[in-house]
Formats: sequence, structure tokens, C-alpha cells
Amino acid sequence: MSNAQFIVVANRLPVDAVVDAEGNRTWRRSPGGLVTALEPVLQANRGTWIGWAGTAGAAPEPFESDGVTLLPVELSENEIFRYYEGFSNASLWPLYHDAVEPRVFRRSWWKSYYEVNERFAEVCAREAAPGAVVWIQDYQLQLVPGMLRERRPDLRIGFFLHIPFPPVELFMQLPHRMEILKGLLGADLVGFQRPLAAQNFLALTRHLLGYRPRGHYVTVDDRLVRADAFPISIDTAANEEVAGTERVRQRAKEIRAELGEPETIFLGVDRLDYTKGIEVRLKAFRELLEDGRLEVPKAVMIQVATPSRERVDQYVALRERVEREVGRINGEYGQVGLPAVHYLHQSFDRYELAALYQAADVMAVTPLRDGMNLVAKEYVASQADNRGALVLSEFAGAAGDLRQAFLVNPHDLTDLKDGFVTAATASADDKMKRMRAMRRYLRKHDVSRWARSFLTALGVPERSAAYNPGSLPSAD
Ligand code: ADQ
Repeated sequence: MSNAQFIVVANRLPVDAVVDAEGNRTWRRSPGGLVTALEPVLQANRGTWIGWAGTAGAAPEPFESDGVTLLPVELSENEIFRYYEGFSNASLWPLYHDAVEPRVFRRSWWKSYYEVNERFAEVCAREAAPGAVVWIQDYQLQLVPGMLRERRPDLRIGFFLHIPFPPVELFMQLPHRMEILKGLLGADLVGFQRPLAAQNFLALTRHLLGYRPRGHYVTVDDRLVRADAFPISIDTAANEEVAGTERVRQRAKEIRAELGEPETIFLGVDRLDYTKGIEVRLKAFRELLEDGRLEVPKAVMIQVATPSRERVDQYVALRERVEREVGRINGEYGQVGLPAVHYLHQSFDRYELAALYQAADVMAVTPLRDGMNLVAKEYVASQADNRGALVLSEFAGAAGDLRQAFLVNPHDLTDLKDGFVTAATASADDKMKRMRAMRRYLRKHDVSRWARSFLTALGVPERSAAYNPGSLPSAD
């Protein structure tokens, strides 16, 4: 047993390996809300982050980064294929997102998922101090809470699911559904993005295990498990600060100038994922051009599609479909030097991203299903002058927080098209009122509030423990 008082367990470590020309490896911290939110807590408690380092083969030795111990877990090439790309991303991911794409099940994938979860649980059981707090993240590691509790009943265990949790009928399709449910019930607190997801989970304990949930709680072997919603957010202050820099303002102007000063710039920024509704968004834009309700070059679209899961079949096929649609729109509606859709299959740093957000008149966030969607929140935080308009899918968790967005149903093409036009033609006053209200909300409900409320619900007192240097109280 080691002395780690506070442990985060996630599929990936919060760093990426950078290998130079001589083959030397260094680590670059990967930016992201989760890291930002958890960093102070981890630093204050000599915290440990357990996760995969992102490459196949033997795990690197544990190392320190900004006062946090990073503990890499090994994954073989075969496990990356079966546990990660297979069961996590081709079985669970589509099923949990309302099966908007058909899910694939393979028995060998499950075996690997089980084994990798067991490896994470074993590493964690070895590292945790008596009574330590462990916070497990996301759908790749749903068996870890149960496996860890078996090995270390003294720990206080939290689990947070970043993606939606499906209704009972869909979850029931999952092979090994019982093991997964029991795995999650190993936690003291199971957190979700939205209240409905927590309700789905509690209903399932009744349906599948015959338990009797009461309110947010269900009793499992004399132990009380709480299931509740903790909507994740962004580091609002950091986003506002970047958006307020001269560099970003200048770059936003430059982008508008480079596009020929259009009246309306529509923007989409997503991982290239079939849940994000990129295809339906492009289709809506094409039909609006077809109908003559929009016209190039007065209206243009920028679609940033971050490369993602490029070895999973459904993602390869999606990329082909999206690129074909972009080609079709540009072929039909572009002019020499004036494409209708600017398609960028690239990653950008946060300054460029903020400049794109600021340059855009209408941000189109139209997922068919999404746990939260941080892009919508980042866009709002970047609107220093409250000028832009957010079109937001009702099926994104963010719709529960950003109530003043132009809400649309992306499964209804007519509604989506109308939403685009309404947002593009809304008065400056209307847009400003909406944006102000959403920015106020995000200043209060930022990512550190999210982490704090989860940890408080897990029983970590706010004024001691994780929020101040020193040790955490024991779990009893
Ligand atoms: P994701 O599905 O990855 O997250 P999202 O919440 O939008 O979706 O986060 C994407 C992040 O990547 C944003 O912070 C965004 O700035 C960044 N990003 C996107 N495109 C980029 C690009 N081209 N270059 C650089 N950065 C880019 C999952 C769930 C979501 C949930 C989050 C957090 O699917 O529903 O909101 O986890 O819980």
C-alpha cells in the first residue's frame, strides 16, 4: 500500500508523449477541463493520476508533473484494439449515445475490457493510502469501482460518467449488462451530466437487480450508493482571459477579413464523431443555400473537425461522408476563391480556437446526443462583446445549462434550418440579452464548482481535505 490520499483514475493520463528527433521522450500537459479542474485538488494532496500514456507497450515509469504523480498503465496493441477501440468506442459509445450509429459487440472485446479494468483497479488498490479518496472517470472504466471495492473496502470511491447514460431499454441490449451495473454500484457516488441519466441508472437498479432506489439513493449490501447529476463546465475565467487578449481580437478580425467580410459566419467545432451531428448541420446549410434563404459569400460556414478515433470503422466512414458533403456543397455553391464551407480537419491551440469563436456570428452545436458539450460553453465564454448567437441541440447536456441559446432538434431538419436563420437574423439586442445571461451563468457554474460539488457529495469536506494542503480525513 502506498500513501496516495487522492487518486484520479482515467483512461488517459493528462499528458501526451512528445518524442524528439533523437528519440527522447518528454511529456506535454494536455490542456482540458478535467485537468484544470482537478489540478489544484491533486496538487494539494500530493495526488496521483492513474491512466494510459497513449502508446502501446510497456508503461513508462511513474513520474511527477507539477506536483502530481502520474502513474502510467500499460496497454498492449491488442488491448488498444479490443478494450479501447472495440468495447469502449464501438460497443459502449454508440449504445450510450442512443444508438445513433449501430453498436458492434464482440466477445473478445469484452474479455479485454474486463482485463484492462482489472489492471487499473489493481494499480489503484496498490497505490491508495488507507481511507483515500478515488475518483474514477468515464465509460472505459465502469468495472473499476466494483473491482476496487472488493480489494479495498476502506476507500471512498466516486465515479463520473462524461457521456449520456441510456434509458433502460437500450442498456438492456448490452452483453454483460449486469457486470457493468454492479461495477458502477461499487462506487459511493455515481455522477452523471444530467438528472435524467441518474434517473435512468436508478431505474435500472430496480429493473435489473430488483433494488428499491429512494430519491437519489439505492442500498447495495447495506451500503448507500448515491446517483446524481453534476453538470461539468469549463474554466470560464481562463476562457474569458484568452478571449480578451489583443492577439485573439486581432486574429478574429483577420479571419473575417480573410473570408471577405461575410455577413454571417456559421461555425462548427467538433471532434469528428457521428454523435456531433456534423452531417445534418452541413445538410441544413446546403438546403438553406438551395432554398435561397442563405447565399454565398454573404453566408459561409467554417467546420473544424478534430481528428478522432481514426482506426475505428464508423469514424473512417463518417470522415468520408463528411468530406464528400463538403465537396458537394462547395461544388454547387462555391465560387473561385470563395468556398461555401471551409473545412479544417486539424487541431488548434486555444488562441486560434478562441479567435474562431469570436469571429463566428452563429455557432452551430448540433449533436444528435452529447453528455455535455464543452464547445458550446467555450463559445459563450469567448463572446467578450456579447455579439454572437449559439444554436444548440436539445440533445446536448449543455442545453440544460445554456437555456438562452437558440435551441433546436437536430433530428428535425426543418427545425434546424429555421434555427439557423432565426439565429442569423436575430436583433443585436436579443443576442446580447441571451449571451449576457449565459455568460453570467458560466461565471458562477465553472469547472472548479463542478469538481467541488462532486467531491463534497462524495464526503470530502470543502474547507479541509482536498481543497487545502494536508491530508484527507479517513473514509469511515
Ligand atoms: P467530447 O466529446 O470530446 O467530450 P466536448 O465536450 O465538446 O466533447 O469537448 C471537446 C473539447 O475539445 C473542447 O474543450 C474543445 O475546445 C476541444 N477541441 C475541439 N476541437 C478542437 C480542435 N480542432 N483543436 C483543439 N481543441 C479542440 C466528452 C463528452 C462531452 C463532455 C466532455 C466533458 O462527449 O459530452 O462535455 O467529455 O465531460
